[in-house]
Order: sequence, then C-alpha cells, then structure tokens
Amino acid sequence: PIPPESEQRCGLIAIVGKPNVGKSTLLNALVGQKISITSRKAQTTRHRITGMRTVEATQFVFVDTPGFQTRHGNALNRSLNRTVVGAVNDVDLIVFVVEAGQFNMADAKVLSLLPAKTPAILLANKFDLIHRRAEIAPWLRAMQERHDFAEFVPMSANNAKDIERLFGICEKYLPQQPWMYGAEELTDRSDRFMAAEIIREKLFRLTGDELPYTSTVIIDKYEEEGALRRVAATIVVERDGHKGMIIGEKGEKLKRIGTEARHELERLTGGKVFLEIWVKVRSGWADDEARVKTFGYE
Ligand code: GDP
Ligand code: K
Ligand code: MG
Repeated sequence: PIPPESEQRCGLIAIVGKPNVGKSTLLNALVGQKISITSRKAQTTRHRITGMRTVEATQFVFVDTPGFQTRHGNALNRSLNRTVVGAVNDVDLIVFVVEAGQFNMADAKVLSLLPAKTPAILLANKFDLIHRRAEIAPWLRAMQERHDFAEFVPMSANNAKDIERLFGICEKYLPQQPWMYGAEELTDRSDRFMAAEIIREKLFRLTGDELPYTSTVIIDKYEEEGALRRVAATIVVERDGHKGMIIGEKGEKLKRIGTEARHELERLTGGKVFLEIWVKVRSGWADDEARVKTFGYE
C-alpha cells in the first residue's frame, strides 16, 4: 500500500568520488538492478545516472556520477567534470566514496567540491581488500581532519548486508516530502540510452587500455515492434588504428561486443533484440565541444 503523501519521505543522494572506487557498483547494489555500467577502467561512467529505490515510506533517489577527471582538459573531460559539480549541489546527502585506507590528490580534488552545508558520508569501499583492519583507525583520524563527515561507513559494495545497513544510515538525512517517482521505478533513463551504455560497457571490458578514453557509442536507430527491438549503433573512435582494434581479426572482437551487448539488452527488455554495430572514425571528437554535445554529453 502507498503511504499518504504526508507520511512520505524522499531525498536525493549524490554518489561521488574519483574514478574506479566503486560508485556505479554501489548504485546498482542499492537499486537492486544493474542500471549503471561498470568496468575496471576509468571513464566508464560518463553521465549522471539516477536510480531509485522505495522502501516502505521512504524513496531514496541516488545519483551516480562520473569520476572527477584530473588529467586531460579536453572537451569530454570538462563535460564529465561539469556533471560532477552539478550533481553535488541541491542534494540532501552526499556519499563520498574512497577506497578504504587510501586518499590521494584525485580524492582530495573531489572532496574540495563538496558544499560544506550538505551532510556527507565517508564511504570506505572495498573493505574486503583490507587485511589489517587495525590500520584503518589512523587513516580514519586523518580523514576526519580533512572534512566534517556526518558518518563513517566501512563496507563493500558487493556485500548485501552492508548495503542494507547503508539504507538505514542514509534514511535519517532524507526530508519528509512526497515521492518524486513511482514506487516501482528504478531509473529515469530510457532503454535507448541503456542500449548505448551497455554496448560501451562491453567495448570497455573487451578492449585494451588505450581505447576507452577516445571512444563513444551513439544509437542510430531504436525501434520497438511488440517485444522485439531493432537497434543500430555506431562506435565512434578517434583513430584508424583504433577501428582495427575494435573490429579485431576477422571481425571477431566486434562480434563478441555485439553478442554480449545483445544478450544483456534481451535480459533488460525481456524480448528479442536485433543489434547492428558500425565503427566510425571521427578524429579529435573528444576535443571538439560541439561534437561532444552531439554525442550526448551534457
Ligand atoms: P566507479 O568508476 O567508481 O563507478 O567504479 P566501478 O563501480 O566501475 O568499479 C570499479 C571496479 O571496482 C570494478 O572492477 C568493480 O568490480 C570493483 N569494485 C567495486 N566495489 C568493490 C568492492 O567493494 N570490493 C572489491 N574488491 N571490488 C569492488
Ligand atoms: K570504472
Ligand atoms: Mg562509475
């Protein structure tokens, strides 16, 4: 039963941190379904991704963000950083994610963006990788001197009990106000958007280190015929050499990217998917403000 509006609680929670600390893994665990793509590479998340979870009278609206980019100042990275800066303002709570026991310049840069007025939780993720837990105490003292954190949560994003506990911690920072979304909604992103993201995830996971930063995916066609989806997508890269890396010998690599993406899209939509993927070279696209915009970055 849906509680009356006067009893509903709802708030925005931004998940921020440097690349690869586990923000998107955390969002997916909180929402209970994969809505944000993940990989071992930086720059996997390039958009603000909203995921919701409604538990009894409380609706948690989580916002996953790109990792803040401190290296190259190209147009794409400037856009990613604007997304991060935009996401930390006007939220009820900030979850600042770091790897437990670690803190470097890239973490410090993100920390400096947090508005002092907004309560922030220090989430020390990947706690499963810490073998000597006693070492965490001095690290935590140093962290508390850096920022006035409202809470400290050592945990692992892939541990279900830790995720349950996190809901309880976040809840008290959310105001009493009517829900923004339906009780069953999980994300505000469309299946068309998810299709581009899923293809990009497979591309990131199946190719070498050089590629991700200079590649993106655009959807040329997304047609629905009952339960069937016809999708055509283009992977855009910056160099001819990169095109070869994606296609692979006898087209094997591109075929694998397509097959894995198709299977995941079929799970997501619950129907059959026909997927065609093309590869196109647009040299310097990530340096070109206009092109970055046309390719869907805010
Ligand atoms: P993001 O860039 O901060 O969004 O990080 P991702 O969610 O893409 O995760 C980066 C990598 O860290 C992936 O390979 C995840 O599987 C891994 N990861 C995330 N959370 C944990 C955790 O709690 N423990 C361990 N061991 N690995 C994790
Ligand atoms: K990542
Ligand atoms: Mg991410």
